[in-house]
Amino acid sequence: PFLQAVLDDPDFTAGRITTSFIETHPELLTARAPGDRGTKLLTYLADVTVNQPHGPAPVVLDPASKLPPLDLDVPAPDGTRQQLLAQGPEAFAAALRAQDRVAVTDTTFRDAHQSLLATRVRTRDLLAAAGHVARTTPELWSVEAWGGATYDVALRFLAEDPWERLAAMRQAVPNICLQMLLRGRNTVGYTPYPTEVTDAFVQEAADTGIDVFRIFDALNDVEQMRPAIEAVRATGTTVAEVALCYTGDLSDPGERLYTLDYYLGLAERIVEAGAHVLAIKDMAGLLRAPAARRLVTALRSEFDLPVHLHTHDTAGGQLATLTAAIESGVDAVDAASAALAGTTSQPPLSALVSATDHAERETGLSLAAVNALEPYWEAVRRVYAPFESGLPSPTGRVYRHEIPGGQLSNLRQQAIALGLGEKFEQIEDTYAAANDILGNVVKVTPSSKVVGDLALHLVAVGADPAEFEAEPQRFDVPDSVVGFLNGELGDPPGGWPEPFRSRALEGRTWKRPAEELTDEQAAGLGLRGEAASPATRRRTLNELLFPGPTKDYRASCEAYGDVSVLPTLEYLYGLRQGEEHEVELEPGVRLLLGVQAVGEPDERGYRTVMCTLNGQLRPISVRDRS
Ligand code: BTN
Ligand code: 3PY
Ligand code: ZN
Repeated sequence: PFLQAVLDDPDFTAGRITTSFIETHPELLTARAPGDRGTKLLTYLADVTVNQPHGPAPVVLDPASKLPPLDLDVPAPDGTRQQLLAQGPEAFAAALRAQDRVAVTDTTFRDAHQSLLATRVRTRDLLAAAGHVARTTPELWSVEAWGGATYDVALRFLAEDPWERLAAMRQAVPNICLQMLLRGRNTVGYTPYPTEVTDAFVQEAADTGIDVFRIFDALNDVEQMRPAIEAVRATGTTVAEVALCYTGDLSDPGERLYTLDYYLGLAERIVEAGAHVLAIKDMAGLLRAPAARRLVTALRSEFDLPVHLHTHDTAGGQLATLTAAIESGVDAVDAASAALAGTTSQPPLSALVSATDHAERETGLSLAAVNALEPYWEAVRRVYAPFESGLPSPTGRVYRHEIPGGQLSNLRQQAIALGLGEKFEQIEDTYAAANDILGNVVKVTPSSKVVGDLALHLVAVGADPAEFEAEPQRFDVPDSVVGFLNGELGDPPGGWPEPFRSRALEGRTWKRPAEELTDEQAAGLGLRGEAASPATRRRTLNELLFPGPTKDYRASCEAYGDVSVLPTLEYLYGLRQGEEHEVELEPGVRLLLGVQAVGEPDERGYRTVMCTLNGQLRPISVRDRS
């Protein structure tokens, strides 16, 4: 019908067709497209309703009903973003170092759900609270809302374009710095990319809304971070926060590798490489209070940079660590809304605010404002129940196995998928053994994946770690481990484990990751020939970083249209029979969608789902895969 309308249009028939044809005939789109969009969305919803990919809905409550009333037409007050724009990154960092209050980063929008809910929280559920955060906690130093695993998961599982999330968050939070996690040369992926990719990625992220880049390398190799640091500095307007990844226990007299001297030496190279802010990234939650005191004190006395502490509360003791760090002068700390805090996530924001209120270094955040958003995030968490990590409580075992927060939850799910769910303690022990075999490495994405892959593999084939270490030639070795031992991720701080490494690599081939872009990729990034549009640059980055998931994302858009407009209950669990569900396609364009009845499967396994679209019956045929 749309094509027919175009063909029938007098301008078209008369040949008066230009690129602006659609722009001058908007009625064609608004009049016809919602029907088409509606049918596509119904096709998706009918499929989910029949196949229940995540089981039945755990709740029926719409989380948005838990948001406190607030006038979103009132502009958000100025915050750190305006300060950064006015002062530039150097002076902005110096002001952080000079202030008495402890600055706070809210990680609810990224690391918290990455660590508790497999990164599954969708853009619309983040956006629903973003305007509240901007207006009720404008004293935050930053909101961490992008990077890490969110990019991959958006394309792979959520049928969302990660760039659209960032742009929307920027609009919703115009006043607080937006922060992302950048994996050095691996950007938001798992293997290193050419420097041009880092440059293009950083520039695009800065243009789209990132103010603070937290840059780390999985082996604390500064050379692997240097291109990213330089790319951030080259923007001229954004902050390079460079992390030392913390592992081991620097207070332990038996610690030979990850000592205070090791961290100070690393920090010196980070400062020399051009960092604006120094971060301590304690991804597994191993930084104990006494060690935090020594590390923060030493870093602040040796260097002029502000120090920002990030930790995970896996063992349950990290509010003590934050308090010790604050008393030792740490300039900023990370926390998450209590409903998405604790265990593998960050310590709770409300506990942090209450622990520092009415004291010398109080955060300036309102405890009431922070508390007011907890019911919302709690309701969101219930909606995403199937993605819960399954870690019911804190665990002190992390001090032994050192599995990062984000991985601990994932590894449990991977173990269950491999039929090893009942052997999780053995996987933890084997992870520790795999770490020793690989040379006691820093474990954080992607090195943590290498150690995890080896551990799962050894348990799955029933191999004894000691035998594997002695004679790795006799065993299969996961690809990621072969890549790691070939130096794909850089050089580990403790050097290479020999003779294990040579033996393990004997006779095994490995394909070095591409060091050059193809002509097509370079053109897509605007590096050769004509400048590329933002849409082309973003599409090229998506394809370059995640070719498979990007293809799936496109296929989903083709088949179902933009499913990001669907409320999460419907998106994950389908339609409740007999109820009409309202979906807003865009401001002012609403659809009423429903399922009346689901038929019996035919001989090919297809069911007819009797749907309604704005009250009209629409039968949709769905293959029953359940
Ligand atoms: C998620 O995993 O987070 C969402 C999964 C949604 C799966 C749906 S079911 C309809 C459509 N057809 C598929 O094969 N997958 C999607
Ligand atoms: C990531 O790389 O996604 C992390 O969160 C590492 O801690
Ligand atoms: Zn983290």
